[in-house]
Amino acid sequence: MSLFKRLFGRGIDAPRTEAEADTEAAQLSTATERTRKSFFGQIAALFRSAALSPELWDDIEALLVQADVGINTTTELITRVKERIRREGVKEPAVAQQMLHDEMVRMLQDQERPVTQSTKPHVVLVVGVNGAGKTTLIAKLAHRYLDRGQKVLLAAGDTFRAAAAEQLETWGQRVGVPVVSRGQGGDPGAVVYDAMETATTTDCDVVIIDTAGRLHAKVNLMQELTKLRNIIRRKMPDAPHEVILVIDATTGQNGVLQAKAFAAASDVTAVAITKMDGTAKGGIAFAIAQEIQRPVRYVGTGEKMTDLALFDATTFVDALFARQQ
Ligand SMILES: Nc1nc2c(ncn2[C@@H]2O[C@H](COP(=O)(O)OP(=O)(O)OP(=O)(O)O)[C@@H](O)[C@H]2O)c(=O)[nH]1
Ligand SMILES: [Mg+2]
Repeated sequence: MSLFKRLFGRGIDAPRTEAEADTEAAQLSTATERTRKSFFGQIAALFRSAALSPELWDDIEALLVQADVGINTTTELITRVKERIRREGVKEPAVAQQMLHDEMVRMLQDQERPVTQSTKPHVVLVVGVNGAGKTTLIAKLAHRYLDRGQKVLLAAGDTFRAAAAEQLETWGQRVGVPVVSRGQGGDPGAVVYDAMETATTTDCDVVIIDTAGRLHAKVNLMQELTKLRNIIRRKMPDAPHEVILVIDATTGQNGVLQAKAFAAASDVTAVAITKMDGTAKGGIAFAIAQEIQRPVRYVGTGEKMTDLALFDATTFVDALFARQQ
């Protein structure tokens, strides 16, 4: 099946043409270059050079762990592949590699869910620790929705960090979408309430809410997020329709731990992995899918508003194993 066909129906913000889908696949491929060169290229080379042996599997496991797939997820993948090899009596390393490839795709696909946009406004809450790339992702999403003819409103719910609201306002101007803001020190709940109100009265299609990544030591971040969600629900009982957790790929297994905490405390519906372009640790996508049991929905591929790809399992795994030119 073509990439475009796979992505079709995955939500309003999926690529609309074959050309758009190809561009995003190319972005995803470029962003995984470091991971491919460092670890997955070596795994592919091992499968080409050696016969299947316990030592080969040890080396592959070590490379997967180094790529930040995580120990548990690596063990799970290798166990699945070895079982299939035993069952099917496989001897050829190339066939074993294809099986690993397939199990990796399956692990990611198992979490995939299409996003339906049935009500108006479609409310998206963006959460994650400070510096993960929340505000940048919001700008990218706003650009994406706007480009699809959607009326977008942003809410500056991070009222804690100095200049956070201004940062979102600047992005709003650059992208060309309005921002509801009360500046620093305001009540994030009031910002969210205002935004929900404004979205209804101005007939917005999509509301995207920025949140703080860090609060005063005595205020619990997870409790604050629950409070925000309750305020949204008071205006719209079935919202937020998406809660996107932003994870910085460069933070490795620490990022996975953060994801666990957020997933336990808030109703995270999907994960955006940012800064994939700056790391060789792209294996984090598998740890997220397997250990957090959430779909990876977006990948941040750079700092510009166009540097975003809708995640596709097959494209991602193909890119990791692609032969270097
Ligand atoms: N290379 C690269 N840089 C990114 C990407 N996404 C975000 N960044 C950069 O990461 C830094 C932090 O991004 P922000 O969007 O401000 O992060 P945040 O989560 O909103 O941070 P706080 O508001 O402090 O909680 C910025 O310098 C961004 O340009 C990405 O996909 N690739
Ligand atoms: Mg921010």
